[in-house]
Amino acid sequence: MAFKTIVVEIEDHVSLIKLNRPDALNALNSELLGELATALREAQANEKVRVIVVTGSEKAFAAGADIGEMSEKDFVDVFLEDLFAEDTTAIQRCRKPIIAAVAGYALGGGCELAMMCDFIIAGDNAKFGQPEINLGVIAGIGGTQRLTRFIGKSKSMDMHLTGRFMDAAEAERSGLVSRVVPAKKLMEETMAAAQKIAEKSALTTRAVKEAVNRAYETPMSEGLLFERRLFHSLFATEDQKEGMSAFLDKREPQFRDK
Ligand code: CO8
Repeated sequence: MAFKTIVVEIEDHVSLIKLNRPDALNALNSELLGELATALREAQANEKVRVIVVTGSEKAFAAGADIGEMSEKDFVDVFLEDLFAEDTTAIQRCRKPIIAAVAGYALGGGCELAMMCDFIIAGDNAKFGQPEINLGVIAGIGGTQRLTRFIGKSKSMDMHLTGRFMDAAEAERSGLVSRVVPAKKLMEETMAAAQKIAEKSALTTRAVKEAVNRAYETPMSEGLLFERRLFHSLFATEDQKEGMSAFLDKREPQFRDK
């Protein structure tokens, strides 16, 4: 499908989704979020795609929800349309691994979008923030919940209450991003990580996503049980036999998603 606000390229089992509203620093409007949701559904359905990468430009991953589009809405509008709820749920429903490759600004909804992905690789010029407070609102697509779980209450409060930006080094130190790389190497490093994941069994990448995400939804005892049962269930797969035999035979495994 042809998109207007994103560019999608599929190569070597990776769907690379680039947010593409350069004049607005990739501000997230309804059209962009709708197209992103469609692209993710297509990636989920496409057997060739094993990993998804979401990225922006060198200057901005996304500078937030589109303020121009939101500014004239009133309570009834946003409540009845349940602004952004449907499309952001599509992101969370995707079962394939999603990496956010963040360079430049990831602010407001942009930071929230990056946090909806499975992990974030940041360029050393990345800047994260939840500056909604300066607009007389608060985060609305997960910022107060995800950022708090990811970096803790004190830092999350600081970010949401002051609206300050966090640089890449602080984001890594705080556990918001998994690694920081030179901005010029961001896509090379991210695609290398994506390729590494693409080589794994699709059964195990889905199991990892389900198990890690459970950590945010359940008490520890339930999460541990869920993980153990998933672990047990993988012994019903050919890929478990292949993975363990390959190790013992000192060769690379050939996973077949079976
Ligand atoms: N929305 C719309 N347009 C934007 C946005 C935005 N969020 N951010 C930047 N732009 C536009 C600017 O208006 C400007 O357009 P133009 O050239 O036509 O004037 C263009 O992008 C370039 O921006 P700047 O000239 O401002 O570039 P600077 O390099 O000077 O500054 C900043 C970059 C610091 C990123 C600055 O643009 C900025 O502060 N942007 C706004 C950041 C912000 O407040 N983000 C939060 C938005 S609210 C939000 O995300 C809520 C999410 C939850 C929604 C939940 C619904 C249920």
